[in-house]
Amino acid sequence: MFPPPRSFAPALLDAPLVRHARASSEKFTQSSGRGAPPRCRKGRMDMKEKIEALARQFQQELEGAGTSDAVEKLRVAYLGRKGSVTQLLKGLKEVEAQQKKELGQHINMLKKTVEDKLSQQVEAIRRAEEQRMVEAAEQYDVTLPVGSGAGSYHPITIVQRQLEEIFASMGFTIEDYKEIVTDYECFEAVNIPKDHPARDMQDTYYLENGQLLKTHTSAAQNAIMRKYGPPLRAIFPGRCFRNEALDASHENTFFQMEGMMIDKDISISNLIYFMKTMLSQVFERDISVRLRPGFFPFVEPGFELDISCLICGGEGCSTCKGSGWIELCPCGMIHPNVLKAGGIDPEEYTGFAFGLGLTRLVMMKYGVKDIRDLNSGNLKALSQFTHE
Ligand code: FA5
Repeated sequence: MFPPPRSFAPALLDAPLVRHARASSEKFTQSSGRGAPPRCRKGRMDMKEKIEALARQFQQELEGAGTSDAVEKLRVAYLGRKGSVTQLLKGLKEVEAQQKKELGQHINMLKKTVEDKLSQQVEAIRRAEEQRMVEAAEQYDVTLPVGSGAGSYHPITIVQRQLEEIFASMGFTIEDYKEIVTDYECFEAVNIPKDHPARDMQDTYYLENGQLLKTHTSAAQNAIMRKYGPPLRAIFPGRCFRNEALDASHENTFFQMEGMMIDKDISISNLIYFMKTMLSQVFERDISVRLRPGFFPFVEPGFELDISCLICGGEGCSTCKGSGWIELCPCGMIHPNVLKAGGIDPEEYTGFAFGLGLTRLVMMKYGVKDIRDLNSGNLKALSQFTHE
């Protein structure tokens, strides 16, 4: 932009430092502080000499500025409000009018050079720092095979998927359902009207809006009947919530898997067949089962299906509360009122339903003594289970 100055500062800045340092020491005593303008040994130095001297001094000091902090100090010393270059610019007002333009150009060129050199220095320091970090960083061989530290499925997920495969192979669809449901879905639609004593069996978490956390997977029965109509075969696994007193076999958050089959002429024999098939495939060995009457308002007749406790072999332990049996899968023939609520004619269709305690099944399958271990988040314990 400006005509190149004769023998001026920016040109000096590009010349070898040593020569300028020596040259400057012949003319000046060095300034006491960083960026302070050089003083003349004899008498007053003229403006051009000052600019040249300042350029040499800057170059010298820049060479020694090896950190971003040092560069920043230098910037303040030269370009700050009280910096040397700024002072030179301010001094222009005392210069005679004919010299002002040329000297102004030279000072501005010095200023520009100082700015550029400072930015280059900052960039060089940043690159050097980056390089140091790259060299110091741990080196990885990306061609090595991946380690075996991959995660594993939660045992409940593993067993749930196994059950889904078993039931899908028998023509059941797999349904997903909400965890927050209405009072109607959870209770009234399954023949548990308000104030029915059966509500006391499931200590429920109610929400402020009147909805509740699903206490059992039966809460989806009505919606699934309405979705498909008869004939239907469906399973619907899900997480359930109850305000339980916790012990080795009771959690406040646990999984169930509900199943329903509705068609013409479905009987208890069908129910027993599907329960036996499911259990023999999950456990892959003989286990003792007992079926006893059980009351649930949504089935008639209703049964409790228990299996012999596989933790103690039926001897009695804390998991089975000393009884030798685990309540696993209550079931029964769907009550006519429930079919009606689902839009199905009980004169024409019958069906069975079961509510498998999925978390308890996992405990029995893998020999987990305490149900709380399954919700503990203890990776050491949980990662032992692998998908077969
Ligand atoms: C029910 O929840 C019924 N809805 C099941 C049902 C469905 C019956 C369809 C008939 C027809 P119950 O409250 O017994 O029933 O729970 C079923 C199973 O869930 C129990 O046998 C048990 O294995 C499991 N279970 C219940 N409460 C808990 C709990 N707090 N912690 C862990 N598992 C539980």
